[in-house]
Amino acid sequence: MVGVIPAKTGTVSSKDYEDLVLKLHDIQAVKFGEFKLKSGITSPVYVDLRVIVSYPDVLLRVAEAMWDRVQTASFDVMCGVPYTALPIATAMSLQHGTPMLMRRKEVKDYGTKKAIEGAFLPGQTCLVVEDLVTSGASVQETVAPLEAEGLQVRDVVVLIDRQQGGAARLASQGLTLHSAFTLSFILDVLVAAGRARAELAKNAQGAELFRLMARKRTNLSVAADVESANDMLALADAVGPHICVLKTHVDVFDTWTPDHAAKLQALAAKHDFLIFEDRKFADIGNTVVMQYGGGVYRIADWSHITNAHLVPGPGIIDGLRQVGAPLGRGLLLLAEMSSKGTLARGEYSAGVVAAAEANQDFVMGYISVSPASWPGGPGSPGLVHMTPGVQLSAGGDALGQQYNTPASVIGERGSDVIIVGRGVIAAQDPAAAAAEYRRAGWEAYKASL
Ligand code: S5P
Repeated sequence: MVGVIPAKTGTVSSKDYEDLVLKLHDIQAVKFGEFKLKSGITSPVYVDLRVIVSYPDVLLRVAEAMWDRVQTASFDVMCGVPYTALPIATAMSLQHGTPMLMRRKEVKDYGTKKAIEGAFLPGQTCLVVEDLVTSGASVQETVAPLEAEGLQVRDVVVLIDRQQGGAARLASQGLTLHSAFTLSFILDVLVAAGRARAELAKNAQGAELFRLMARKRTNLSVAADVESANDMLALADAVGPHICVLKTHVDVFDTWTPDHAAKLQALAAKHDFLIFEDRKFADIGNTVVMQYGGGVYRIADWSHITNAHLVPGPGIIDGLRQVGAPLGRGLLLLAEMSSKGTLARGEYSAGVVAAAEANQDFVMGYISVSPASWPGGPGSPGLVHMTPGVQLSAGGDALGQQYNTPASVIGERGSDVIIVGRGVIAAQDPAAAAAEYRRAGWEAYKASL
């Protein structure tokens, strides 16, 4: 069987547990959002494990992860709690040869009238198998009829401990709770894997960027402001392993052909990065339709991401969307700029934020400088913040550019992605410089999670 945790004991590694969390998220057994639990408490995570019966590989891994947790417990039989935990208990029983019992959900007033089905002897010990524990109350509903039949219950195993007092409540009744996962472990794994923000992103490129950053462990975008298209391609190949996004200004090259575009796309696929043509559209909707989809550059054909100023008003988003949305593209709005004396601030920036929030199907995020200090904070977590004006030491250039460090941009100013141009391209060894910026940026990003 492929992708199955070996049926040995004590061999489920922490990496296996992390992979299983991601699997559970893949099959939507675990989802993000605001959910009201039975208890009335609001939770950021919704768990519904009933779906695992449709994924036998996941079901088996769940069973093995739970079995792994009860290696210190001893028991003669197991009892699955209907309905969700029954297949899990069955899988554990089949894999390890421990007999199983079933508790009836309702004791029927006809037929055998048994509360517990299966063969057992009074005095035997029974492990209770549940999918979730919240307060511990529902476990009690299973333990009582088992004890009424003369079975001894000392241990309970669950896939997920929601950490809402269940362990303590069970302990007060002499029961030891074993769990494959706590809810906070699940949250940590999903956040570290970029799943939370990817799931909240409504634009496909935005979601992809969050996933890409997590799988490649980089939040570095290199601004490929070099002299020619061929130099740009050479740079893309050199820094490709270190970046999540390659940012271009193809209108500075003296030639740009569909062949250059195709080569850039091939490099993006080879190194797993997104292409961002930093076109900074700023015209009325009707004009940007022509500029984005046509002309010499045909940007929408090859660039995953582009950006725009909101000076003309929301019509520019509608125009760009008309061209980019059918191609699955994403748009960044310039909410702030890194340059000295920028007019993109205050009320203007607030207007950009409102437009981004309202157009998240196509707008994937911002070019921003200090989103943490915005009146409403950085805004929706599904939107990404990309920040230019980054070098390893603060300062500026002769034409008004202002630099902050990766640690400041990510850690203090609340951005997600550092955009680095001359810090990388003017270095002796751009690939080595990219590696260094990547390290600094990712360290700050990880700490911010
Ligand atoms: O506010 C901005 C927005 C952008 S996209 N300030 C910027 O500097 N940029 C771009 O980021 C700019 O066009 C250039 O490509 C890059 C910064 O390059 P660097 O060499 O100063 O790092």
